[in-house]
Amino acid sequence: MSTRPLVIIPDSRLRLVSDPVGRIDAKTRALVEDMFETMYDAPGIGLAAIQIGVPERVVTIDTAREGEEKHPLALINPEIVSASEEISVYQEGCLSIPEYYEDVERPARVRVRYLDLNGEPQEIDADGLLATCVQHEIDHLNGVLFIDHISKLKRDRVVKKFTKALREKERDGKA
Ligand code: GNR
Ligand code: NI
Repeated sequence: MSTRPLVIIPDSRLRLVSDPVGRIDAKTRALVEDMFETMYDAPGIGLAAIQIGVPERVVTIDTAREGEEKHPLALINPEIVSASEEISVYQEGCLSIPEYYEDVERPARVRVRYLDLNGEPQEIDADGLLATCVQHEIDHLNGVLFIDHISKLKRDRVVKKFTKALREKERDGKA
């Protein structure tokens, strides 16, 4: 079990559509363990496998606050089956876009179908922060980032900043 390096924008892997998991085996379980370790270490409340470079439809989530008991949730092949008309706004962040936060509007409640680690179909009704987080993670599985939900002006500005930082890192021989 280990943490794995996070994939940061403008890395093109973040735009991949991840593949469904065929069979849940020891490799899937090892991936999920590394995802939880990486997510808790960051720290973050959610992680999609592509954020550690694995293009599979696997998500980990834990929206429990610091000091509260852990509530790890692993979702394999998650799908939104219904969404509320009511919209809520949360200030979102992303471990692949470090230290950038912006308000995003999404359905306030969603019903999500997924497989658990035993391959059993499950459904959850999510609201509040969990609803936002699970939608943010399913977006990652489709190559979508939260900055795709904000204005083009703001998005272009943040992508430009990270592209410049990467160029400087490469020039200094760090990437
Ligand atoms: O840690 C995270 N916090 C967060 C806050 C508001 C809305 C979504 C998130 S998910 C993010 C971790 C991450 O990048 N998951 O893909
Ligand atoms: Ni993210």
